[in-house]
Amino acid sequence: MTDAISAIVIHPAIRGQESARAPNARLEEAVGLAAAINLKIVKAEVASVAHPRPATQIGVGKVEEIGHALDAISPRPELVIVDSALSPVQHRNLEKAWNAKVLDRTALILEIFGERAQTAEGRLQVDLAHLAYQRSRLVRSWTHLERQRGGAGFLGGPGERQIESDRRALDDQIVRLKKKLEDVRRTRTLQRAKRKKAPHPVIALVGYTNAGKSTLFNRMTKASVKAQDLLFATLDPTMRAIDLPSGVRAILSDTVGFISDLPTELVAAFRATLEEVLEADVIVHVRDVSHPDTDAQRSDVISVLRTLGIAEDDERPVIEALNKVDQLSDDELMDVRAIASVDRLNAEGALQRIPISATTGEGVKNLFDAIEGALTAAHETTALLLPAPFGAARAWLHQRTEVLNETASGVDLVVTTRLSKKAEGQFLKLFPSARLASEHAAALGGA
Ligand SMILES: Nc1nc2c(ncn2[C@@H]2O[C@H](COP(=O)(O)OP(=O)(O)OP(=O)(O)O)[C@@H](O)[C@H]2O)c(=O)[nH]1
Ligand SMILES: [Mg+2]
Repeated sequence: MTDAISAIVIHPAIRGQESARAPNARLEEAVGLAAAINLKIVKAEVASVAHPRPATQIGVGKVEEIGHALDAISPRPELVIVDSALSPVQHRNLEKAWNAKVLDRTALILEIFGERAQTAEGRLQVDLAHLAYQRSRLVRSWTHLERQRGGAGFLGGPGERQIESDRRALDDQIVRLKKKLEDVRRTRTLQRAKRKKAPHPVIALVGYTNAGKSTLFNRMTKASVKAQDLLFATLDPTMRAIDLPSGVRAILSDTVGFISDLPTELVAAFRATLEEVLEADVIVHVRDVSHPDTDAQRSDVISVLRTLGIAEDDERPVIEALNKVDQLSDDELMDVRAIASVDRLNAEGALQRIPISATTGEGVKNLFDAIEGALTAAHETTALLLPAPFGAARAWLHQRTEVLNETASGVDLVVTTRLSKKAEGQFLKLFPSARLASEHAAALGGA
């Protein structure tokens, strides 16, 4: 590893844009993000911004003060992280004022994603998001320059033409990447289709970055996935087959961590990576309950899930794994346990909360049981009578449900399968001549 680049981190606390979190907690998170890409943070501070300046966002006095602070540090830091979204103009003006490279929040998260992406798809998505970001800067700075020059510019055409050709080069690259991404996605869709054929239920671990998803994933699979005290240690979903206590096989999927103010460019770019979550039968929301902002983090995760199209009234079971209980004081632990048990009483197959520690293993068995419960609540073993000719109905069941057994009943067929109530309803609507074998038997018995 090369020597760490030293950097200072500024969190602009913009009046009117305050979130549920204290500026200091936001700053701390930004420092954590910066550390995730091996930067050496030599100074970190909150800059209050009463009225964002169009030219620099941060006020004149503060910009100067930060410049002096940079000069006072030896060696002078090469990088300033500004933990907010900067316009291209603000970005450039700050770089000029401080004579240092500036990364805003979007650029920082792009850097992190770039370092962590492991699969071909993840890499392509990051590259694409990066190019789109660059292109937006290029276009806007070009318009800006043109305006400054008052049309027929001092620098004349060549500069503009240079930017034009840069932009075209970026466009070409974007088109090429999109094509590659499409190929990779096709392969992925095929793999997913294969998984559907062997219809194991999918369990998706989601949660705020650093909540402990990969640690829990490891504990649950004993597989070796990178688990580190680095934010965004996992970028691509990792999937492993696991056996639930009853012996039922399921697929467990670890995913990239969510974060507040995820740049919109990235939400779009990572939608595909998170597609597995959309298809999950059970969602396990891993939360770091030892974190002071655990409630704000929870809301962030829920709002990202919503942008992905997973609504709160989704009928899919969500289990909250209240992780890191080993770090709680006795009093805090009692509170967490109380919340969890109240919710469990209320839960009619809805939200359940299970206190766990992914590192010590405490409560993980309860979590397994809750997952199993949620899955079996959703899927029931059902015997269906399919009158001849049953080819299409039989094929439908094989494609979408877990067929356990088939027996002939004269010319008809009885298929025993595991399926959800919803699938059962769909099936009986599509194939009106089919019916539940139990009803059929009852009808015969009554005759
Ligand atoms: N004390 C304690 N630490 C934990 C627990 N679970 C995870 N950690 C630590 O929290 C840090 C983050 O864990 P990860 O499993 O990498 O978190 P993650 O949610 O996968 O993070 P991203 O992939 O970055 O989104 C690591 O240092 C873990 O050792 C726990 O139950 N107790
Ligand atoms: Mg992880």
